[in-house]
Amino acid sequence: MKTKIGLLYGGKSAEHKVSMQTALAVIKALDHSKFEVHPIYITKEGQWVKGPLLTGPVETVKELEFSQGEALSPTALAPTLFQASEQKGPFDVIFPLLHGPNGEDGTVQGLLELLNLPYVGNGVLSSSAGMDKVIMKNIFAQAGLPQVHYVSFIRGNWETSPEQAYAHVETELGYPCFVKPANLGSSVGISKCSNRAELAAAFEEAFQFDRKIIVEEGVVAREIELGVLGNDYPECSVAGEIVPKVEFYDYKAKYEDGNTALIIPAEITEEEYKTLREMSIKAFQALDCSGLVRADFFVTKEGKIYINEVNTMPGFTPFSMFPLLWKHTGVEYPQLIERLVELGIDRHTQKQKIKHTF
Ligand code: G1L
Repeated sequence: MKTKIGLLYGGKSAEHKVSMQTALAVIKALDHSKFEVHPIYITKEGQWVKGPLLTGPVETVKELEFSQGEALSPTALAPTLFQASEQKGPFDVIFPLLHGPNGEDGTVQGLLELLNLPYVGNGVLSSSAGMDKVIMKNIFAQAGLPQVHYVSFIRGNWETSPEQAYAHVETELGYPCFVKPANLGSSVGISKCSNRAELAAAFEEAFQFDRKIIVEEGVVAREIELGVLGNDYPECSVAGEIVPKVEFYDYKAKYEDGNTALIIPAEITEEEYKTLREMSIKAFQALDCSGLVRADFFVTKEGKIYINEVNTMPGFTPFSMFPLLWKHTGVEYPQLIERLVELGIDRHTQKQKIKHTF
């Protein structure tokens, strides 16, 4: 019996294109003698369209953009899935490849929980906590993970007394500092500030994208990342380093494709690698993650290590950091995908054993 995968991709999000390209890569990598792939496309307008069964790899993103077909809303999809799940089909597991406020923040995971469908990757709690930089950092602080200093504001605080907000940043962090919307996965609305005027402009900018922002102390450090894979017994990949090819003044430009080089494995000491592994696992468990996470760190010249953030839905093409880290650890892209599917099904099986009455 083939495992029936419902592949969920596209979405009402700025990352629509990235999701399409990732879906294409995942379809190409899947062994079609072991898996049946059922595409579910979410249009830019947010409509859910169930495509035909894919019997082999597809070559272009165009072939995954179903315009007509069975149009569904997530709630219209629910009853058909409910019905079907009792007779064990049409899906054994859902593979959600969605980014941002309508997919990475736990809402899609919530739908799948209600449908009692197994799915790949993080659950509701880790997805939503990981999407909010302030909540995530507060959880890391509670777990005793070293981080750079940070402060946060909601729009109301700032509107009432902006000068007080800026003064607070200056006493707590000083310059340079980074201002970021609390909730966006990508790098929009982020600014580096070196003085009060830049700070004021950065608050204006960041509050366009969210009602909550975070301000972080700027440190001179290398950016090192690790992949974590597993459920109750998570394992770490080798470490990788992200090196900007030229110096960037525009924070957004830095992370656009081709502007950085990935060095795998990163040149770090055995002791640094050990600390990074311990911190990665601690972060994974503090957020109650399942499946996978990419843990991002700052490593200074003095050897200080801070956790920056974790990404519960990291870039996932064969050329993205997370799959490349695992490739260098000995897990090729197709095996990585199979392992994630297995972990998603395992978690669901374990959950069915939990007692709900007493
Ligand atoms: F399902 C997994 F494996 F957990 C998973 C899901 C989503 C891994 C990575 C991603 N990443 C993305 O969906 C994206 C960053 C490509 C969004 Cl567009």
